[in-house]
Amino acid sequence: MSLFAEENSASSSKSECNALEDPAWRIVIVGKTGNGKSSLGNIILRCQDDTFVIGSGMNSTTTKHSVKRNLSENLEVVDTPDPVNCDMDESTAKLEVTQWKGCTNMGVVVVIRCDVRYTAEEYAIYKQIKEHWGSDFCKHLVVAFTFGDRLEQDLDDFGKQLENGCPEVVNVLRDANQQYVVFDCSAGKLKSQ
Ligand SMILES: Nc1nc2c(ncn2[C@@H]2O[C@H](COP(=O)(O)OP(=O)(O)OP(=O)(O)O)[C@@H](O)[C@H]2O)c(=O)[nH]1
Ligand SMILES: [Mg+2]
Repeated sequence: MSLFAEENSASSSKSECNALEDPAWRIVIVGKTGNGKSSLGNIILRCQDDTFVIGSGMNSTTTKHSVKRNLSENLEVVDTPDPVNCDMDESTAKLEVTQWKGCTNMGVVVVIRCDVRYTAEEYAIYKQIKEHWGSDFCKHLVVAFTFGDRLEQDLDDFGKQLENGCPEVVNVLRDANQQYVVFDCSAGKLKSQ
């Protein structure tokens, strides 16, 4: 049995399909385009062959959500598009976000870059996803700050900066009950670990 599987994969064996029915957790990764959602998804899955496609150009790379599973850890990760930068109208965005949910334990990870300003546009994307998701969005919400390799201060100072930071980030952190993690998801990071 392979370690990774795609939901509804036609080539899954019976034992894989059984495992696919009931993951312990579904982790849904959301946020603005280019922030490192797909890169983080690969790291969470511990997948070295870029299971989620990572982008390098100016356009959004992930334009539809995709679900991958680490069978050995019984963990499912959903990589998602940025609905605003993928030019989805309101009803398409709502339908897309609705499809990210599953019927198992769910955690939502909102990905924010720690090395650039948090903009009003990015906050609007967050609020749109939150609204379309519904009332349980914040239940298991965690902030993942990516580009940690570009952080110019230590983690304590970064934490203090967040406390007194821009009000929009303060709001997101409040939604997440102050739970955040700083990641270095730079290319090749997983291979070097
Ligand atoms: N230095 C550095 N680069 C990163 C990090 N995370 C992601 N990147 C790079 O940022 C670029 C975009 O990463 P993706 O994972 O494709 O971003 P995304 O959020 O999935 O983007 P879309 O699919 O377009 O929404 C790629 O070149 C990654 O290698 C990080 O922590 N540090
Ligand atoms: Mg992506």
